[in-house]
Amino acid sequence: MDLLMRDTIAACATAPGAAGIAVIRISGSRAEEILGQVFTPRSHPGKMEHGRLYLGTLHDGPKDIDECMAVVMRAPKSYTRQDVAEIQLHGSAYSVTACLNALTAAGARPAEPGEFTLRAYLNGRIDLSQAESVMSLIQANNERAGQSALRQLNGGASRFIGEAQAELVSILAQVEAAIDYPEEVDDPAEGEALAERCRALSDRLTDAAKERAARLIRDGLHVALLGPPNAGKSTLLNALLGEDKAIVTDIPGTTRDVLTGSFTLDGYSVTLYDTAGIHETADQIERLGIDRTYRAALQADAVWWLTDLTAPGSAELPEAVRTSGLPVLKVYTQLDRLPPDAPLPRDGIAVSAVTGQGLDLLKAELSSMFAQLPDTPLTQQRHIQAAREAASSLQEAANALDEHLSQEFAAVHLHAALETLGGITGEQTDERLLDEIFSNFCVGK
Ligand SMILES: Nc1nc2c(ncn2[C@@H]2O[C@H](COP(=O)(O)OP(=O)(O)O)[C@@H](O)[C@H]2O)c(=O)[nH]1
Ligand SMILES: [Mg+2]
Repeated sequence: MDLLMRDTIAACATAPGAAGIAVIRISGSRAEEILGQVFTPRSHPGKMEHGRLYLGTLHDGPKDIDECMAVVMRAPKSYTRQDVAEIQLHGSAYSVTACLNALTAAGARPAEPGEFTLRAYLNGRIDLSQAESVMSLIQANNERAGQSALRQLNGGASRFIGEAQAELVSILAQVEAAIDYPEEVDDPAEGEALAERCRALSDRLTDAAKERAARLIRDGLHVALLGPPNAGKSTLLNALLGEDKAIVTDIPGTTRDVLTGSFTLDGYSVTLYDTAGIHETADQIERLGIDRTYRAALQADAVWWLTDLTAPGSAELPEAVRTSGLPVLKVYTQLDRLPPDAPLPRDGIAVSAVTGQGLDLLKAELSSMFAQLPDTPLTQQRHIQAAREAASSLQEAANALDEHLSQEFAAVHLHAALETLGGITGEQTDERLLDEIFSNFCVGK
């Protein structure tokens, strides 16, 4: 990993494949000079103006590659805070490859994944948590995930962590004053007040580290459709997705692999798992499918247990699901096949995947799960982990203060908490961590 940023790097910033245009990005002290070697503006000779788009010819030596647009953004007014040049060319595999080859021949090095954003971080334009939010924003596939990444990019997580750090530093200053001047600060009430502040801050961090809420925002809600064969699982999946995804037959045991499909509700993504019907079977392939069903169910956020209203003697909810602690909703299917005045079970929702009756009730059930989600300033797993660690160090500091141990004990835990929080925004990081974070990026970002 190049932390010195001496090379000028280049990469295609748009997704590969034929497209109207592709964008190639160059960053580093030689960006403008390298662009000058491969790009000739059609008119306007001389130095390119900052931030102005020029039409011209892209070429590799004497050979023309494409007609394109190019722009120069000079340091520090650029994404990386270095000199940056961008080329908008036709998005064919041919022109992109030829352009990158020409740039390499002119002295640029192909960029590593995330290297542009790494430079933005190393040059202090964004902190580490903001760099990670760039990645989340690129990957966001629903409104909530996108909005939450944008909040983080605008410094939401950094602000929250900054406030926690300020409080921590203020507590630490008092604890250290007591270490340095024990005769002046020897008030037991003071120790209690400090312990109280440690606990309050610890609670605030624990509160912010809500894993479930963060995961639902990032990945959406996962619901496993479970039930005996022919309950109508595949039909319900197709009805909710509005497409013909799963094979539906009246032959029991049709679904064997776990099938998934997603849709968006209230800005969240919902992923449904259609599974093999659960029953005793001698068919080896079907049994493997049932194993997968259990695995999918136990990884989901909720289970819908489907029962055919017209099939009396319904199957029992399997033990493994009942004891898993997952929320289970009973869904009674094939409502359209009952006479209109037939009594309905009251412990679940009755639906018909064929007429669409009751599907709105299922969606309302999902909406109410989303409505209960707390707002959370931290959505990345790494940040949640760090916040929890810092919260537990703060608890230990509070305990040390409660037990009237020497103030040094509390100070050790407080320093540990401060260091852990610093890791979120990247004040305390090592190269390994940077490697891990940025290697998950795509090339060109
Ligand atoms: N009339 C009616 N038939 C349904 C409904 N849902 C499923 N079926 C039928 O019941 C059979 C089994 O459905 P399927 O979705 O394959 O059940 P699975 O084994 O649980 O996936 C098929 O013949 C479906 O057409 C429904 O709501 N109304
Ligand atoms: Mg099925």
